Amino acid sequence: MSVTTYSSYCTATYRLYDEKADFHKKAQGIAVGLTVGSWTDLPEARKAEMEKHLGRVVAVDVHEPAGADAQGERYADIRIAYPDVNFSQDIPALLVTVFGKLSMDGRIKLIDLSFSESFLSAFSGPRFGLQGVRDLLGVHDRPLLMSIFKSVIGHDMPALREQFYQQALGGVDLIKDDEILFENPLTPIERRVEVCMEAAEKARQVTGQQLLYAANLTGPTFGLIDQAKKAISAGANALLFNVLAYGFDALSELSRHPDVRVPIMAHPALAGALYPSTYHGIAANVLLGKLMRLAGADLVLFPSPYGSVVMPLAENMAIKDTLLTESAADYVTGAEGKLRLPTSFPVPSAGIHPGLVPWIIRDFGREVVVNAGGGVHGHPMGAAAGGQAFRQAIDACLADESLRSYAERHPELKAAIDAWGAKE
Ligand code: 1AE
Repeated sequence: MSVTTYSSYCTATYRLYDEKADFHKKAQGIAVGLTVGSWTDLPEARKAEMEKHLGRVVAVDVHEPAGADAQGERYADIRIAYPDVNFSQDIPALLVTVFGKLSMDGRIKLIDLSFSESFLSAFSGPRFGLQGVRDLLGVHDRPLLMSIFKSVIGHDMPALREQFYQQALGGVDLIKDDEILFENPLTPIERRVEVCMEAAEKARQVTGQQLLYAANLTGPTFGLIDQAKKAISAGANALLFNVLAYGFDALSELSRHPDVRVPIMAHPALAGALYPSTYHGIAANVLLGKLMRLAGADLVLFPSPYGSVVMPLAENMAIKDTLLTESAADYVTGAEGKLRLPTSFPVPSAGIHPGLVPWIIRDFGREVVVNAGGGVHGHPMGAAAGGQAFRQAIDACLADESLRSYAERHPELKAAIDAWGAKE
């Protein structure tokens, strides 16, 4: 049956490993088991009533180890369509339907999701998106640069102010809190925002550059909206959010809330418990791509293929494509045309230093945020020079000049390359 038949269904694709299972039977078991429960035992009249609730097997693509691939494992990609009528229009309901109990049932991984027009229409995605973030900053012609507060726990407000100011002087476009900075007596969010925004203004007078500061939104779930309002009243112009610790629905509520009119940056903390296994969990491009964008993340952080915490390049590119695609075909079951959701900024992160910028731009192009903590603060000439070295690396790439050659005229970049090297 053609996928276009399923316009009022959301579809899930799974990769299921098994040495001898009948995958067609297994697929049928999933389609029935996760929807009407049992089918063959139902009387005919009841079957007619339940028809609209029944899951459908869309495709079963079996990979048998054979020939040159004889050492490989036996698996199948199974695609099931779930009727919209079975679940409410929110991400928790969708995830529990398509991968609730099933996530614990053998070697099975959720590798793709596709939404019906109707389900998708309940979401508006990122409020600002990539374009909105660029508009706020007034930067349209180059990759953005973000730095991350480091050494935040146990530091008081003057120490944070100075750390912020030094980062801002380096010419970064965004500064984010460390994700492990929670409410604490030394640097409570309202005061922290006031102090950092003052430092941002002071730096703007030197650099002439606008800056977004993403303050970490933390605390009990039911207090998040109030906490966000507090931060915004104090001047916060962006928020950082540990999405997976709270759930996608918390992001969805925040991003659509009328009083939370600032970009939201999604941190991937906990993602490693969910995507890296071949056999279990949720694929990175679904977890950190599709669901983040659907729930409204304006910027999404994830490990890069180059730094200290790594994700394979293919998975990185799948996330990038998912966040940046304009095509409805990737998101909507059987649809073509343009996707209504704004795009989200990809932010490959962790262990990034200026010498990696050519690789980031090679793989991501200009629509990327170059993001670093240690690579800014650990610069031999200080954090301001750290930011400058990154900006110089970006400028070198856009001018199509090698970093080493550019560094001959730029001492900050030279010091960074001397410290960390340059992969060219
Ligand atoms: C994948 C998240 C990266 C992150 O949050 C972080 O703090 C990175 O810091 P550095 O750049 O590795 O020091």
